[in-house]
Amino acid sequence: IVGGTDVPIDAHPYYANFDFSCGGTLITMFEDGSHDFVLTAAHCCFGTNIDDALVLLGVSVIDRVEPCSLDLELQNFKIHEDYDRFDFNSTDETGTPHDICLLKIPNVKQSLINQYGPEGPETCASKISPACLPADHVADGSYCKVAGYGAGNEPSHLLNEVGVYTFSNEYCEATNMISFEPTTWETQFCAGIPDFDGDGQTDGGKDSCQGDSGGPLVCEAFGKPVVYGVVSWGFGCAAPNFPGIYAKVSNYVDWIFDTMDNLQNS
Ligand code: 4AZ
Repeated sequence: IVGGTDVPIDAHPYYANFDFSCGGTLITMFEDGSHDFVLTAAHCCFGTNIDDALVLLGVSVIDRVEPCSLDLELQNFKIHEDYDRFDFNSTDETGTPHDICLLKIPNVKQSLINQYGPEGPETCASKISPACLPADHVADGSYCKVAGYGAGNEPSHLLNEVGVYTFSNEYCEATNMISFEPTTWETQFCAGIPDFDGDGQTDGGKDSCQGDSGGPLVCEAFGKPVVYGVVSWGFGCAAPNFPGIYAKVSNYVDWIFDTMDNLQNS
């Protein structure tokens, strides 16, 4: 996170760290003991070894054990079928659509009870609780927050957040000076700082960055956090005229439900 401020995990209790190199968003906390799920980016799941990958919940300081922190073993994961890994590493202008991956973890409530006793889930509710999935994409120009431990953080081991505004596809194309396939815009969106200083470019200085990938872009709706974006990519970080690019979660809600169903039993 570039240009952000450090915050306790209570500011983003759905924030998950995936194997120390990526972010994620806790999207379920099932009451019936079934597996829970974390949303992250497809490019975070490449090279993942199920046997030694960890998902951390409830931590404000990345390398520390804290009251309510959970170190959970990754049990399975699913990269979106249409994600094209080559796209991510290429320099063409198609973008990287479908940069979405779902992580299967042990039941979070039961893990809190096992580690912190019967009161665990209630005691820890302010530090571990899921974000809502969106019904539709958020309106252009909405003020939202991105959280992560990625590059640019001060101090680097503390969770940081930064406020950004969602951009229309047209505005994003004009600023990034690229043109995406129309279908790409159904699957991703830009967010950054508008041209407040009036120099004809979107303002720099605030952005997600390397290491924030997979983490949440969250906007409040009806007083609740809704995860509208997954940190995906960008041309550098926080440069004027180059807003960050996010996977558009509203496009994937059906996929998320289907994939959770499939992963429950595998
Ligand atoms: C990255 O390399 C990355 N400014 C993530 C986000 C952004 C740029 C790069 C957005 O993971």
